[in-house]
Amino acid sequence: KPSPRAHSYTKYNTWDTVQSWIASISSSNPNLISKQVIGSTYEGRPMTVLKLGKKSSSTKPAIFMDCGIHAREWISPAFCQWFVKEALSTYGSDSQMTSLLDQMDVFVLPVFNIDGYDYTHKSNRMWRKTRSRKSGSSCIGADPNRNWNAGWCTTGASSNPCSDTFCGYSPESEIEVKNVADFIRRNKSVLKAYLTIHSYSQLLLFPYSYTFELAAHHSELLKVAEGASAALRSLYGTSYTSGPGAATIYPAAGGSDDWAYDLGVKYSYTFELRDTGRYGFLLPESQIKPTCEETMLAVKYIAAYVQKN
Ligand code: ING
Ligand code: ZN
Repeated sequence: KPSPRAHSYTKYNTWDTVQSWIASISSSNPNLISKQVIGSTYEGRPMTVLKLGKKSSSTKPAIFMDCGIHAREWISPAFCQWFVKEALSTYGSDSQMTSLLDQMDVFVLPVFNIDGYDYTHKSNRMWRKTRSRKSGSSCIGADPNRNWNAGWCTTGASSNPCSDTFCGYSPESEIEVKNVADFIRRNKSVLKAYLTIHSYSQLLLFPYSYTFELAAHHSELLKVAEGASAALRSLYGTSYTSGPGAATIYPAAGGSDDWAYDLGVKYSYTFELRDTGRYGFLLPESQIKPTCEETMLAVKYIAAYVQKN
């Protein structure tokens, strides 16, 4: 097969480039990565989860991380690509990464909302939702972070199909959400943490967003979030705020972190990466490297905590 051009981790790659990268990175590192297709998007693109970890004869606990739930948040898929590269290149030299991948598996979904991501490259840079259609409405797509079965469509979501926060026609009506929810349900017994990467606002959020009630593990979730934020800040001084979604950003039902938490995945976090609004979704490519480097520290902090608990 043709040898792929060197992949750029400091550019916003198109879906076609990410798809080629998924194929080449997994075939060049068979000892540490395997891939599985968990279903197709509405427009028929394959959703591929990368499993990072040293092969083991016994069942390993695992972390699930997704990027690109929202189409326009381009720094998010860039981070998942960066994370995979760093995991592979530091395994064997970085003691924490080595121990993490020896003892746990990390499942990475590099782009969740592939149809939307492709649309932001080809037609509308500010698109957020999926690209599903339903007869009877001329408006396209639902918000894949309002479509989970967690207080579905009760607050901070719209039942208007034309809204950017349309919750969908029913929970998991979006095939991409259904595919990931099925994957998480199938792997529920091994999943210790769920991480979902968004932008922007520099926040580290945890349940709940669908209610102002505190999660049963609120104090521990806050303590870990504050530790992760401090680790992130230590590199370039980037300041993050930690807290439950409803009180920290806004009440919003149907989010993936609330759903994973209520399913039983205790360490469930939503990252809102750089910046705080100067560039917003249009974060310059020059900020991909520093953003990914600092975010690695926070993700590794959470992973280390989960590993020992
Ligand atoms: N923010 C998230 C959103 O979906 C969020 C905030 C997190 C809502 C967790 C619900 C649950 O609106 C962005 N930027 O997408
Ligand atoms: Zn988002």
